[in-house]
Amino acid sequence: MEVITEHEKNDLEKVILVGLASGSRKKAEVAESLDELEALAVSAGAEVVGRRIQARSKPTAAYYIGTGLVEEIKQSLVEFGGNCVLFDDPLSPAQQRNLERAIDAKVLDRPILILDIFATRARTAAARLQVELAQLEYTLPRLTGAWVHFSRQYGGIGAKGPGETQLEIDRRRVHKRIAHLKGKLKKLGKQRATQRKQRQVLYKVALVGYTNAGKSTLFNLLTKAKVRTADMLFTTLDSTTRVMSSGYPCQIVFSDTVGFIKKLPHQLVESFKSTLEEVSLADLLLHVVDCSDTRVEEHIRQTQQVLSEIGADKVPYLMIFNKIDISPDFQPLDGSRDAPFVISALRPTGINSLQAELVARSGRFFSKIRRK
Ligand SMILES: Nc1nc2c(ncn2[C@@H]2O[C@H](COP(=O)(O)OP(=O)(O)OP(=O)(O)O)[C@@H](O)[C@H]2O)c(=O)[nH]1
Ligand SMILES: [Mg+2]
Repeated sequence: MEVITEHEKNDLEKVILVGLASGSRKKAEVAESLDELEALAVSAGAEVVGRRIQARSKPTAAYYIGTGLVEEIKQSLVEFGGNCVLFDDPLSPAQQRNLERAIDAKVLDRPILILDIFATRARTAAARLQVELAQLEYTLPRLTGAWVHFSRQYGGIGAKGPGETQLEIDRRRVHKRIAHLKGKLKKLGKQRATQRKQRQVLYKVALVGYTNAGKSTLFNLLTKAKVRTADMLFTTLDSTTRVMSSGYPCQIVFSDTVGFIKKLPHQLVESFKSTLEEVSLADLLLHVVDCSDTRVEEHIRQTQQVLSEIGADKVPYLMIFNKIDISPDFQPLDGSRDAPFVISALRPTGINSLQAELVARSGRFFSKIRRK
């Protein structure tokens, strides 16, 4: 466990969360979304000191929220000792700048927070390159004198990780760096493709799903691997693959992948595409869902959306409802193509029938290959 010292505690960002209930979005829905935003903020090392939800027909062009609320937030920051305002929705570069000027504090949005968490968690060379690329793509339209001035002045969330030094250099150099990173990633992509070709006669199974659903826990159980698992958002950023043969009619390669979340910044999806090829080129997806979460349907929808963004929506899949041990009354929803599996990866339940299905499917795959 990471220990936070008293000194570091004083340096924590103290944030106010802001959400907008507009169009068909009800306040209760926005409140749930802010719960998730709070979990993200805490994972990034911030302390949440307040939250505000505004209902209005649509966002304003200049500040996203109404000017009355801008003023109230400014006062609340003083009252609660806050130093940062975090919006649940993506802000335009102009809105972010206007808000920073009006509130005189750091203003962040959900995408930059997610990018920041990815930056601090990225371990492998590929993950670091991909995060830096996403950060630069996000930063580019915001690279004006005022923005750089603020990021330098406030530091902390939004100014961490591999992209940090790039925030202060000019657009031309950022473009150059982006081209360089893309080149490096292309090379890595080619290496992955070669490795994948060597695995062509293997049955490829990828675990996908919302962050914290239990993908890595199930991966470890199926492959006897020791991938890190934890009760926090985005524990896994890098794909891990393991080839299994004992007990199966042919070799199966399992891949554990990065989790998805609502409003995943499109720059991240774009730059993680090569890692996520493990998913789009799989023979079968195990779509893992935390059935103890109240937002099961929303999580399934969000995951399906990212799957279609990365071109993996045609890959056959099995729905795996996990964590049944803490949600014993859960009834799987109708509408899945194949019968869903209801399991616990932590206190193994329902794993035998899942494995039997994998044996059957990989057997069919293997006999098809032999006939060719
Ligand atoms: N009660 C219960 N907890 C589980 C189960 N499976 C996983 N967990 C817990 O859920 C948390 C998240 O599990 P992970 O396996 O790290 O989830 P993940 O989907 O890989 O998460 P990311 O990598 O962050 O996207 C951990 O604290 C696990 O111990 C389960 O079947 N039952
Ligand atoms: Mg994981």
